[in-house]
Amino acid sequence: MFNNLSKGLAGIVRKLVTGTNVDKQAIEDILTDIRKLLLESDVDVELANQLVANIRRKCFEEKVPSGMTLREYMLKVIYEELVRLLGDKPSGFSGKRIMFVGLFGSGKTTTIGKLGRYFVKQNLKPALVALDYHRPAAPEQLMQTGKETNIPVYVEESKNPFDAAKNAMQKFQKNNVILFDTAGRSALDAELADELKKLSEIIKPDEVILVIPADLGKVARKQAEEFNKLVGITGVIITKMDGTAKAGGALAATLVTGAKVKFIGTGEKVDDFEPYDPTRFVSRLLGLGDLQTLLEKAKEAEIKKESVEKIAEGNFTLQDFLEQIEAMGKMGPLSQVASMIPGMGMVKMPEGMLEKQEQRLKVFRHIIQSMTKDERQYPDIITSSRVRRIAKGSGRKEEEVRELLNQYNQTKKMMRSLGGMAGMQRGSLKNLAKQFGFKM
Ligand SMILES: Nc1nc2c(ncn2[C@@H]2O[C@H](COP(=O)(O)OP(=O)(O)O)[C@@H](O)[C@H]2O)c(=O)[nH]1
Ligand SMILES: [Mg+2]
Repeated sequence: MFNNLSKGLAGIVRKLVTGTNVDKQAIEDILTDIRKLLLESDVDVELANQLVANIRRKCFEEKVPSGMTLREYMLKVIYEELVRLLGDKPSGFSGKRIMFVGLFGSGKTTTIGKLGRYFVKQNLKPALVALDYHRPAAPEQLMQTGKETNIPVYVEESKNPFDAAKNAMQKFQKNNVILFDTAGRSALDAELADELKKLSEIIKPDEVILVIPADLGKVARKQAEEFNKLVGITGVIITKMDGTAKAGGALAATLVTGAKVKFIGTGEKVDDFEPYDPTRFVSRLLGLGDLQTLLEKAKEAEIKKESVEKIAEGNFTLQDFLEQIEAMGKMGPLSQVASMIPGMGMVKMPEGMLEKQEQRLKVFRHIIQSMTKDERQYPDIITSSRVRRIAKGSGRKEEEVRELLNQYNQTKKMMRSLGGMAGMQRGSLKNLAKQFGFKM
Protein backbone atom coordinates (compact mmCIF):
# COMPACT_ATOMS: atom_id res chain seq x y z
CA MET A 1 0.00 0.00 0.00
CA PHE A 2 1.17 3.52 -0.72
CA ASN A 3 4.24 1.97 -2.15
CA ASN A 4 5.90 4.88 -3.85
CA LEU A 5 5.19 7.43 -1.17
CA SER A 6 6.31 5.04 1.51
CA LYS A 7 9.45 3.97 -0.33
CA GLY A 8 10.29 7.56 -1.10
CA LEU A 9 9.82 8.74 2.45
CA ALA A 10 11.77 5.83 3.86
CA GLY A 11 14.59 6.76 1.49
CA ILE A 12 14.54 10.35 2.66
CA VAL A 13 14.58 9.25 6.29
CA ARG A 14 17.48 6.94 5.61
CA LYS A 15 19.37 9.81 4.02
CA LEU A 16 18.67 11.94 7.04
CA VAL A 17 19.72 9.27 9.53
CA THR A 18 22.84 8.15 7.75
CA GLY A 19 23.98 11.38 6.09
CA THR A 20 27.38 12.50 7.27
CA ASN A 21 26.34 16.02 8.00
CA VAL A 22 23.09 17.84 8.61
CA ASP A 23 23.59 21.45 7.61
CA LYS A 24 21.45 24.09 5.97
CA GLN A 25 22.02 22.71 2.49
CA ALA A 26 21.27 19.14 3.55
CA ILE A 27 17.99 20.27 5.06
CA GLU A 28 17.06 22.16 1.89
CA ASP A 29 17.84 19.08 -0.18
CA ILE A 30 15.64 16.94 2.01
CA LEU A 31 12.82 19.48 1.80
CA THR A 32 13.07 19.49 -2.00
CA ASP A 33 12.87 15.70 -2.00
CA ILE A 34 9.83 15.68 0.27
CA ARG A 35 7.99 18.26 -1.82
CA LYS A 36 8.70 16.39 -5.03
CA LEU A 37 7.52 13.14 -3.51
CA LEU A 38 4.28 14.63 -2.21
CA LEU A 39 3.48 16.12 -5.60
CA GLU A 40 4.19 12.79 -7.28
CA SER A 41 1.74 11.23 -4.84
CA ASP A 42 -0.91 13.65 -6.03
CA VAL A 43 -0.93 15.82 -2.93
CA ASP A 44 -2.20 19.32 -3.66
CA VAL A 45 0.61 21.81 -4.47
CA GLU A 46 -0.59 24.25 -1.88
CA LEU A 47 -0.63 21.57 0.81
CA ALA A 48 2.82 20.30 -0.13
CA ASN A 49 4.25 23.81 -0.08
CA GLN A 50 2.71 24.50 3.26
CA LEU A 51 4.11 21.33 4.76
CA VAL A 52 7.59 22.07 3.50
CA ALA A 53 7.39 25.67 4.72
CA ASN A 54 6.37 24.47 8.18
CA ILE A 55 9.28 22.08 8.41
CA ARG A 56 11.71 24.74 7.21
CA ARG A 57 10.46 27.28 9.70
CA LYS A 58 10.68 24.85 12.59
CA CYS A 59 14.16 23.68 11.65
CA PHE A 60 15.65 27.11 11.06
CA GLU A 61 13.77 29.34 13.45
CA GLU A 62 12.95 27.24 16.43
CA LYS A 63 15.47 26.11 18.94
CA VAL A 64 16.37 22.46 18.83
CA PRO A 65 15.29 21.09 22.22
CA SER A 66 18.20 20.26 24.47
CA GLY A 67 19.15 16.62 24.50
CA MET A 68 18.15 16.29 20.87
CA THR A 69 20.33 16.48 17.80
CA LEU A 70 19.26 18.51 14.78
CA ARG A 71 18.93 15.23 12.94
CA GLU A 72 16.48 13.81 15.47
CA TYR A 73 14.65 17.08 15.73
CA MET A 74 14.20 17.26 12.00
CA LEU A 75 12.86 13.71 11.92
CA LYS A 76 10.41 14.62 14.63
CA VAL A 77 9.28 17.73 12.76
CA ILE A 78 8.81 15.83 9.49
CA TYR A 79 6.85 13.21 11.33
CA GLU A 80 4.62 15.74 13.06
CA GLU A 81 3.91 17.69 9.89
CA LEU A 82 2.96 14.52 8.02
CA VAL A 83 0.65 13.51 10.83
CA ARG A 84 -0.89 16.96 10.60
CA LEU A 85 -1.30 16.57 6.85
CA LEU A 86 -2.88 13.16 7.10
CA GLY A 87 -5.20 13.77 10.04
CA ASP A 88 -4.67 13.95 13.74
CA LYS A 89 -6.59 11.41 15.77
CA PRO A 90 -8.26 8.12 14.94
CA SER A 91 -12.02 8.41 15.01
CA GLY A 92 -14.65 5.71 15.56
CA PHE A 93 -18.38 5.52 14.90
CA SER A 94 -21.18 6.82 17.04
CA GLY A 95 -24.88 6.15 16.85
CA LYS A 96 -27.02 3.50 15.27
CA ARG A 97 -27.89 4.66 11.77
CA ILE A 98 -25.00 4.87 9.34
CA MET A 99 -25.69 6.00 5.79
CA PHE A 100 -23.15 5.39 3.04
CA VAL A 101 -22.82 7.72 0.08
CA GLY A 102 -20.41 7.87 -2.84
CA LEU A 103 -20.26 7.62 -6.58
CA PHE A 104 -20.81 4.38 -8.44
CA GLY A 105 -17.97 1.91 -8.10
CA SER A 106 -16.34 3.73 -5.19
CA GLY A 107 -16.68 0.63 -3.04
CA LYS A 108 -19.76 1.35 -0.92
CA THR A 109 -21.29 -2.12 -0.98
CA THR A 110 -17.96 -3.83 -0.45
CA THR A 111 -17.13 -1.48 2.44
CA ILE A 112 -20.51 -2.09 4.07
CA GLY A 113 -19.73 -5.81 4.12
CA LYS A 114 -16.33 -5.12 5.67
CA LEU A 115 -17.69 -2.77 8.26
CA GLY A 116 -20.56 -5.14 9.04
CA ARG A 117 -18.06 -7.84 9.76
CA TYR A 118 -16.00 -5.43 11.87
CA PHE A 119 -19.08 -4.67 14.00
CA VAL A 120 -19.83 -8.38 14.41
CA LYS A 121 -16.31 -8.85 15.74
CA GLN A 122 -17.08 -6.15 18.28
CA ASN A 123 -20.09 -8.16 19.43
CA LEU A 124 -22.58 -5.76 17.89
CA LYS A 125 -25.59 -6.82 15.87
CA PRO A 126 -25.43 -5.01 12.53
CA ALA A 127 -28.02 -5.11 9.73
CA LEU A 128 -27.79 -3.99 6.11
CA VAL A 129 -30.33 -2.12 4.01
CA ALA A 130 -30.39 -2.00 0.19
CA LEU A 131 -31.39 1.47 -1.05
CA ASP A 132 -30.00 1.29 -4.58
CA TYR A 133 -32.84 0.26 -6.86
CA HIS A 134 -31.53 1.89 -10.01
CA ARG A 135 -29.25 -1.01 -10.82
CA PRO A 136 -30.99 -4.39 -10.58
CA ALA A 137 -27.76 -6.07 -9.55
CA ALA A 138 -27.18 -3.80 -6.57
CA PRO A 139 -29.64 -5.32 -4.03
CA GLU A 140 -28.50 -8.73 -5.22
CA GLN A 141 -24.89 -7.83 -4.46
CA LEU A 142 -25.79 -6.67 -0.97
CA MET A 143 -27.75 -9.90 -0.36
CA GLN A 144 -24.66 -11.82 -1.37
CA THR A 145 -22.52 -9.74 1.00
CA GLY A 146 -24.98 -10.45 3.82
CA LYS A 147 -24.86 -14.16 3.12
CA GLU A 148 -21.07 -14.22 3.19
CA THR A 149 -20.86 -12.28 6.44
CA ASN A 150 -23.95 -13.76 8.05
CA ILE A 151 -25.58 -10.38 8.53
CA PRO A 152 -29.32 -9.77 7.85
CA VAL A 153 -30.18 -7.68 4.78
CA TYR A 154 -33.37 -5.80 3.99
CA VAL A 155 -34.47 -5.56 0.35
CA GLU A 156 -37.72 -3.74 -0.52
CA GLU A 157 -40.06 -5.64 -2.85
CA SER A 158 -41.56 -2.45 -4.28
CA LYS A 159 -38.08 -1.17 -5.16
CA ASN A 160 -38.89 2.19 -3.64
CA PRO A 161 -35.82 3.41 -1.68
CA PHE A 162 -37.84 5.64 0.66
CA ASP A 163 -40.15 2.82 1.67
CA ALA A 164 -37.12 0.60 2.02
CA ALA A 165 -35.55 2.99 4.52
CA LYS A 166 -38.73 3.28 6.61
CA ASN A 167 -39.55 -0.41 6.63
CA ALA A 168 -35.98 -1.47 7.38
CA MET A 169 -35.76 0.78 10.42
CA GLN A 170 -38.98 -0.77 11.66
CA LYS A 171 -37.67 -4.28 11.06
CA PHE A 172 -34.22 -3.75 12.56
CA GLN A 173 -35.28 -2.02 15.77
CA LYS A 174 -33.42 -4.58 17.85
CA ASN A 175 -30.16 -4.33 15.92
CA ASN A 176 -27.48 -1.97 17.25
CA VAL A 177 -26.18 -0.69 13.91
CA ILE A 178 -27.96 -0.28 10.61
CA LEU A 179 -25.87 0.28 7.49
CA PHE A 180 -27.69 1.92 4.57
CA ASP A 181 -26.32 1.24 1.09
CA THR A 182 -27.46 4.12 -1.13
CA ALA A 183 -27.34 4.43 -4.90
CA GLY A 184 -24.42 5.93 -6.79
CA ARG A 185 -23.91 7.46 -10.22
CA SER A 186 -20.88 8.25 -12.27
CA ALA A 187 -21.45 11.85 -11.19
CA LEU A 188 -23.48 13.54 -8.50
CA ASP A 189 -26.43 14.64 -10.70
CA ALA A 190 -29.62 16.42 -9.64
CA GLU A 191 -31.70 13.25 -9.44
CA LEU A 192 -29.24 11.42 -7.22
CA ALA A 193 -28.77 14.53 -5.08
CA ASP A 194 -32.51 14.74 -4.58
CA GLU A 195 -32.83 11.09 -3.64
CA LEU A 196 -29.98 11.27 -1.14
CA LYS A 197 -31.37 14.37 0.48
CA LYS A 198 -34.79 12.79 0.91
CA LEU A 199 -33.27 9.57 2.25
CA SER A 200 -31.24 11.49 4.75
CA GLU A 201 -34.42 13.23 5.96
CA ILE A 202 -36.15 9.90 6.45
CA ILE A 203 -33.25 8.04 8.03
CA LYS A 204 -31.93 10.92 10.16
CA PRO A 205 -28.54 9.21 10.16
CA ASP A 206 -26.13 9.46 13.10
CA GLU A 207 -23.28 9.16 10.65
CA VAL A 208 -23.00 9.81 6.94
CA ILE A 209 -19.96 8.09 5.51
CA LEU A 210 -18.54 9.14 2.19
CA VAL A 211 -16.76 6.31 0.38
CA ILE A 212 -13.95 7.47 -1.87
CA PRO A 213 -11.50 5.39 -3.88
CA ALA A 214 -7.85 6.26 -3.35
CA ASP A 215 -7.19 6.46 -7.09
CA LEU A 216 -9.50 9.44 -7.38
CA GLY A 217 -6.57 11.65 -6.48
CA LYS A 218 -7.03 15.35 -6.01
CA VAL A 219 -10.64 15.31 -7.26
CA ALA A 220 -11.51 13.74 -3.91
CA ARG A 221 -11.57 17.19 -2.39
CA LYS A 222 -14.29 18.49 -4.70
CA GLN A 223 -16.35 15.36 -4.23
CA ALA A 224 -16.10 15.51 -0.47
CA GLU A 225 -17.15 19.15 -0.52
CA GLU A 226 -20.16 18.44 -2.76
CA PHE A 227 -21.46 15.53 -0.72
CA ASN A 228 -20.85 17.47 2.46
CA LYS A 229 -22.96 20.36 1.25
CA LEU A 230 -25.71 17.99 0.25
CA VAL A 231 -26.06 15.63 3.21
CA GLY A 232 -23.37 16.67 5.71
CA ILE A 233 -20.77 13.92 5.83
CA THR A 234 -19.42 12.90 9.23
CA GLY A 235 -16.63 10.65 8.04
CA VAL A 236 -14.80 9.19 5.10
CA ILE A 237 -13.65 5.73 4.18
CA ILE A 238 -10.96 5.56 1.55
CA THR A 239 -11.01 2.36 -0.49
CA LYS A 240 -8.55 0.77 -2.91
CA MET A 241 -5.50 1.91 -0.99
CA ASP A 242 -3.87 -1.24 -2.31
CA GLY A 243 -4.22 -0.27 -5.94
CA THR A 244 -2.51 3.06 -6.31
CA ALA A 245 0.79 4.74 -5.71
CA LYS A 246 -0.92 8.09 -5.55
CA ALA A 247 -3.19 7.55 -2.57
CA GLY A 248 -1.71 10.60 -0.87
CA GLY A 249 -3.92 12.82 -2.99
CA ALA A 250 -7.25 11.35 -1.92
CA LEU A 251 -6.22 11.19 1.69
CA ALA A 252 -4.88 14.72 1.91
CA ALA A 253 -7.66 16.22 -0.22
CA THR A 254 -10.35 14.62 1.89
CA LEU A 255 -8.83 15.81 5.11
CA VAL A 256 -8.67 19.37 3.83
CA THR A 257 -12.47 19.43 3.94
CA GLY A 258 -12.29 18.76 7.66
CA ALA A 259 -13.62 15.24 7.20
CA LYS A 260 -12.26 12.48 9.40
CA VAL A 261 -10.97 9.39 7.68
CA LYS A 262 -12.26 6.47 9.71
CA PHE A 263 -11.19 3.40 7.86
CA ILE A 264 -9.18 2.43 4.84
CA GLY A 265 -9.91 -0.41 2.46
CA THR A 266 -6.89 -2.30 1.25
CA GLY A 267 -8.33 -4.98 -1.02
CA GLU A 268 -11.41 -6.69 -2.35
CA LYS A 269 -11.77 -9.23 0.44
CA VAL A 270 -13.86 -8.66 3.51
CA ASP A 271 -10.85 -8.56 5.83
CA ASP A 272 -8.87 -6.09 3.72
CA PHE A 273 -9.87 -3.27 5.98
CA GLU A 274 -8.34 -1.35 8.86
CA PRO A 275 -9.15 1.56 11.16
CA TYR A 276 -7.24 4.64 10.17
CA ASP A 277 -4.83 5.84 12.84
CA PRO A 278 -2.82 8.77 11.45
CA THR A 279 0.19 8.51 13.75
CA ARG A 280 0.63 4.82 13.16
CA PHE A 281 -0.02 5.30 9.52
CA VAL A 282 2.65 7.95 9.14
CA SER A 283 5.20 5.94 11.11
CA ARG A 284 4.63 3.11 8.74
CA LEU A 285 4.79 5.43 5.80
CA LEU A 286 8.17 6.68 6.98
CA GLY A 287 9.44 3.18 7.51
CA LEU A 288 10.06 4.00 11.16
CA GLY A 289 8.80 2.40 14.26
CA ASP A 290 6.91 4.70 16.50
CA LEU A 291 9.24 7.66 16.63
CA GLN A 292 7.10 9.68 18.97
CA THR A 293 6.95 6.90 21.53
CA LEU A 294 10.68 6.56 21.33
CA LEU A 295 11.23 10.25 21.95
CA GLU A 296 8.94 10.21 24.94
CA LYS A 297 10.54 7.11 26.35
CA ALA A 298 13.99 8.51 25.86
CA LYS A 299 12.97 11.52 27.86
CA GLU A 300 11.46 9.37 30.57
CA ALA A 301 14.59 7.34 30.85
CA GLU A 302 16.55 10.58 31.18
CA ILE A 303 19.55 9.38 29.35
CA LYS A 304 22.30 11.42 30.86
CA LYS A 305 23.51 13.75 28.23
CA GLU A 306 26.97 14.14 29.69
CA SER A 307 27.60 10.45 29.85
CA VAL A 308 26.52 10.05 26.24
CA GLU A 309 28.90 12.84 25.33
CA LYS A 310 31.70 11.23 27.24
CA ILE A 311 31.09 8.01 25.41
CA ALA A 312 31.07 9.83 22.09
CA GLU A 313 34.46 11.28 22.94
CA GLY A 314 35.85 7.93 23.96
CA ASN A 315 36.26 9.37 27.38
CA PHE A 316 33.98 7.37 29.60
CA THR A 317 34.10 5.17 32.64
CA LEU A 318 32.43 1.88 33.43
CA GLN A 319 30.02 3.89 35.54
CA ASP A 320 28.91 5.77 32.41
CA PHE A 321 28.64 2.47 30.66
CA LEU A 322 26.40 1.12 33.42
CA GLU A 323 24.18 4.21 33.31
CA GLN A 324 23.70 3.78 29.62
CA ILE A 325 22.81 0.13 30.02
CA GLU A 326 20.29 1.02 32.68
CA ALA A 327 18.80 3.80 30.61
CA MET A 328 18.39 1.38 27.74
CA GLY A 329 16.77 -1.09 30.11
CA LYS A 330 14.17 1.49 31.11
CA MET A 331 13.26 1.98 27.50
CA GLY A 332 12.05 -1.59 27.23
CA PRO A 333 13.38 -4.74 25.65
CA LEU A 334 16.13 -4.05 23.15
CA SER A 335 14.16 -5.40 20.22
CA GLN A 336 11.48 -2.85 21.00
CA VAL A 337 13.97 -0.06 21.40
CA ALA A 338 15.70 -1.00 18.18
CA SER A 339 12.50 -1.00 16.18
CA MET A 340 11.83 2.51 17.39
CA ILE A 341 15.19 3.93 16.46
CA PRO A 342 14.94 5.77 13.16
CA GLY A 343 16.64 3.76 10.49
CA MET A 344 16.91 0.60 12.53
CA GLY A 345 13.63 -0.64 11.12
CA MET A 346 15.31 -0.73 7.77
CA VAL A 347 18.29 -2.77 8.85
CA LYS A 348 17.82 -6.47 8.85
CA MET A 349 19.42 -7.95 11.92
CA PRO A 350 20.49 -11.56 12.22
CA GLU A 351 17.94 -13.67 14.02
CA GLY A 352 18.43 -13.77 17.78
CA MET A 353 21.10 -11.11 17.77
CA LEU A 354 19.10 -8.67 19.86
CA GLU A 355 18.19 -11.27 22.43
CA LYS A 356 21.83 -12.21 22.69
CA GLN A 357 22.82 -8.58 23.12
CA GLU A 358 20.20 -8.12 25.78
CA GLN A 359 21.47 -11.12 27.69
CA ARG A 360 25.00 -9.82 27.42
CA LEU A 361 24.04 -6.40 28.72
CA LYS A 362 22.36 -8.00 31.70
CA VAL A 363 25.55 -9.89 32.51
CA PHE A 364 27.60 -6.70 32.10
CA ARG A 365 25.30 -4.88 34.43
CA HIS A 366 25.67 -7.47 37.18
CA ILE A 367 29.42 -7.42 36.81
CA ILE A 368 29.73 -3.64 36.95
CA GLN A 369 27.46 -3.59 39.98
CA SER A 370 29.97 -5.81 41.78
CA MET A 371 32.78 -3.32 41.25
CA THR A 372 33.91 -0.68 43.67
CA LYS A 373 33.46 2.97 42.90
CA ASP A 374 37.14 3.32 42.05
CA GLU A 375 37.08 0.34 39.74
CA ARG A 376 34.14 1.78 37.83
CA GLN A 377 35.86 5.13 37.57
CA TYR A 378 39.35 3.86 36.72
CA PRO A 379 38.97 0.43 35.12
CA ASP A 380 42.75 0.33 34.54
CA ILE A 381 43.28 -0.58 38.19
CA ILE A 382 41.45 -3.87 37.75
CA THR A 383 44.10 -6.56 38.21
CA SER A 384 43.69 -10.35 37.94
CA SER A 385 42.93 -10.66 41.63
CA ARG A 386 40.28 -7.96 41.33
CA VAL A 387 38.83 -9.79 38.32
CA ARG A 388 38.56 -12.91 40.48
CA ARG A 389 36.81 -11.01 43.26
CA ILE A 390 34.39 -9.28 40.90
CA ALA A 391 33.53 -12.58 39.21
CA LYS A 392 32.80 -14.18 42.54
CA GLY A 393 30.75 -11.22 43.75
CA SER A 394 28.59 -11.12 40.64
CA GLY A 395 28.26 -14.87 40.26
CA ARG A 396 29.76 -14.69 36.78
CA LYS A 397 32.81 -16.30 35.19
CA GLU A 398 36.18 -14.52 35.22
CA GLU A 399 36.10 -14.82 31.45
CA GLU A 400 32.97 -12.73 31.36
CA VAL A 401 34.55 -10.01 33.46
CA ARG A 402 37.47 -9.92 31.05
CA GLU A 403 35.10 -9.81 28.12
CA LEU A 404 33.39 -6.78 29.60
CA LEU A 405 36.72 -5.02 30.13
CA ASN A 406 37.70 -5.88 26.60
CA GLN A 407 34.49 -4.56 25.19
CA TYR A 408 34.91 -1.41 27.21
CA ASN A 409 38.45 -0.83 25.97
CA GLN A 410 37.55 -1.56 22.40
CA THR A 411 34.58 0.75 22.41
CA LYS A 412 36.71 3.45 23.91
CA LYS A 413 39.35 2.98 21.26
CA MET A 414 36.77 2.91 18.51
CA MET A 415 35.08 6.05 19.70
CA ARG A 416 38.40 7.84 19.97
CA SER A 417 39.48 6.83 16.52
CA LEU A 418 36.15 7.95 15.12
CA GLY A 419 37.05 11.30 16.63
CA GLY A 420 35.30 14.09 14.79
CA MET A 421 32.49 11.95 13.55
CA ALA A 422 31.63 10.73 16.99
CA GLY A 423 31.64 14.30 18.24
CA MET A 424 29.33 15.36 15.49
CA GLN A 425 26.78 12.79 16.36
CA ARG A 426 27.12 13.37 20.02
CA GLY A 427 24.02 12.65 21.97
CA SER A 428 22.28 10.95 19.12
CA LEU A 429 20.38 7.76 19.57
CA LYS A 430 22.22 6.36 16.63
CA ASN A 431 25.38 6.72 18.59
CA LEU A 432 23.84 4.94 21.49
CA ALA A 433 22.85 2.09 19.26
CA LYS A 434 26.38 1.87 17.96
CA GLN A 435 27.60 1.85 21.50
CA PHE A 436 25.85 -1.37 22.12
CA GLY A 437 27.11 -3.10 19.10
CA PHE A 438 24.39 -2.42 16.57
CA LYS A 439 25.37 -1.48 13.09
CA MET A 440 23.25 1.14 11.44
N1 LIG B 1 -8.60 -3.44 -4.75
C1 LIG B 1 -9.69 -3.04 -4.09
N2 LIG B 1 -10.88 -3.14 -4.66
C2 LIG B 1 -11.98 -2.71 -3.99
C3 LIG B 1 -11.87 -2.18 -2.68
N3 LIG B 1 -13.12 -1.86 -2.27
C4 LIG B 1 -13.95 -2.18 -3.29
N4 LIG B 1 -13.27 -2.69 -4.34
C5 LIG B 1 -13.79 -3.14 -5.65
O1 LIG B 1 -14.37 -2.05 -6.33
C6 LIG B 1 -15.46 -2.46 -7.13
C7 LIG B 1 -16.71 -1.65 -6.82
O2 LIG B 1 -17.12 -1.91 -5.48
P1 LIG B 1 -18.62 -1.76 -4.99
O3 LIG B 1 -18.62 -2.07 -3.54
O4 LIG B 1 -19.54 -2.55 -5.83
O5 LIG B 1 -18.86 -0.22 -5.23
P2 LIG B 1 -20.21 0.63 -5.09
O6 LIG B 1 -20.73 0.81 -6.46
O7 LIG B 1 -19.80 1.94 -4.50
O8 LIG B 1 -21.14 -0.12 -4.21
C8 LIG B 1 -15.64 -3.95 -6.86
O9 LIG B 1 -15.02 -4.67 -7.89
C9 LIG B 1 -14.90 -4.16 -5.54
O10 LIG B 1 -14.39 -5.47 -5.43
C10 LIG B 1 -10.55 -2.08 -2.07
O11 LIG B 1 -10.35 -1.61 -0.93
N5 LIG B 1 -9.51 -2.53 -2.82
MG1 LIG C 1 -23.08 -0.76 -4.52
